[in-house]
Amino acid sequence: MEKSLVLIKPDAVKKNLIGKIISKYEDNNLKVVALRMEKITEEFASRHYKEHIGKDFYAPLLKFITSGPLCALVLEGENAIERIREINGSTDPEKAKEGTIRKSFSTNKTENCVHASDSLESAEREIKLWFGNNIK
Ligand code: FUP
Repeated sequence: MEKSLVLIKPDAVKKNLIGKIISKYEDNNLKVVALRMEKITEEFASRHYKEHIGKDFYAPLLKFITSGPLCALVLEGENAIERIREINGSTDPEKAKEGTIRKSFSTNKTENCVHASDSLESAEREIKLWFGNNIK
């Protein structure tokens, strides 16, 4: 069983999509094993997005991700990391496939509703960042 860190970002929370998005994962046999909701600080956001520091979209990304409450979840399931990224769809909603969360609900490359870990290493790092050592 694999675990992944998922964020339901502030745009999706504002649009009352928390339930619809979690249902998509649960309907695909992914289990919610941890969940919290909060408005994060810029300092915390910079730790989550550290690999993007210096990129042209970094400042707007930080402004957006700290703009309102978000939900952080740990999802567990077989091949969870890859399957969640398929359910989420491409970063750019214009390129995302029909039926994906980003195709259905996101506005643009920044306001794109969800985040999911992209590798085992990033899942481990992100789960520890958001939930400490409580989740094994
Ligand atoms: P993804 O793994 O699909 O979330 O996408 P990336 O890791 O490439 O990007 C991380 C986040 O940076 C995206 F969710 C949104 C933001 N981003 C932009 O705002 N503009 C871009 O051109 C690319 C990414």
